Amino acid sequence: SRKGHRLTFEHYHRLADMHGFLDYLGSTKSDFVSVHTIGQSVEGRAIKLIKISSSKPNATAFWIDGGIHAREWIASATVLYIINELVENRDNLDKEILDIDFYIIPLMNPDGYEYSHEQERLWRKNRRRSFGSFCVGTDLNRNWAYEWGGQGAGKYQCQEIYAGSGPLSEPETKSVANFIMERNSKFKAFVTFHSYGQYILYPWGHAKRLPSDSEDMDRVGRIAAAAMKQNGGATYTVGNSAALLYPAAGSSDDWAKGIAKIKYSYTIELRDTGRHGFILPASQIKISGKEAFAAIKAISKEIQS
Ligand code: ING
Ligand code: ZN
Repeated sequence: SRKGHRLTFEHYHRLADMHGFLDYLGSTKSDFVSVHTIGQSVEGRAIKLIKISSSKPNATAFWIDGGIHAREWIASATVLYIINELVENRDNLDKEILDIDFYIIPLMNPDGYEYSHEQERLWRKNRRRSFGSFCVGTDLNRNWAYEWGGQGAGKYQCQEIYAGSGPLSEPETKSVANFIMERNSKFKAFVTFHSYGQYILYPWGHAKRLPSDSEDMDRVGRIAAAAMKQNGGATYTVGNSAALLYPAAGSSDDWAKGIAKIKYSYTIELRDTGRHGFILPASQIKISGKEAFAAIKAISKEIQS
């Protein structure tokens, strides 16, 4: 197409358009953007990561991902909006943001996402098949290697919250864990986008217990929620995930906090609060993106100061 890629923020796009957008940025902005395939899904699709570099040695790093759950389409669309702001609107950004290396995966579960477009709109898990079960899929947000298999994690493949055959048994989680562990000392923030409910959640998820520095995550979470309110109007509730929602062992934010030792680790549950739920109209992509980008900027400033 005329602009070199097909991505818009007018509707939800398939994997090919998302990858086309990332590759386009990687080739047109190669001075500070690079695109890496960090692994393959169960069905062999590429898991693509975009690095938006500060071009400074020893820069603070910020992890962002979306689309770990197939049906939460707004999560990937929102992350793509953030990428577009960081790359195409770079002139508008403050120094605190420019000084950070961003590592971003807009779609962690490409197989489930494509399946949710083609077969079953409310599919959640990946597309793992195993001998001995007619059911398909592991919940990629129960598969991480911190308190794996604890409260709120399913033992049986037919469950929506099936934790998998072992910690990091899935290529989608394992490739991300490997990538982060190779450079985890740089990361100061980890944000994983889900939907829905309008929450900013922090660990632990495996039990109603708090990390010793939870006040720091709570404080920065509240600053992020205030920025979201100001930039889009939605009210986000901040708190511990097990207390506000339910216990869920094996989530990625628990792993980021407990194993990768990333201090500011959050799950953000995007719009809405239930009117549309997972089927959020595409007309809300821009406002969701604007809100979420405000949160990312607010957190970036806090980790830099
Ligand atoms: N919600 C998250 C889930 O995986 C969550 C909530 C995240 C709970 C992190 C505990 C820890 O169930 C959605 N919508 O997926
Ligand atoms: Zn989710």
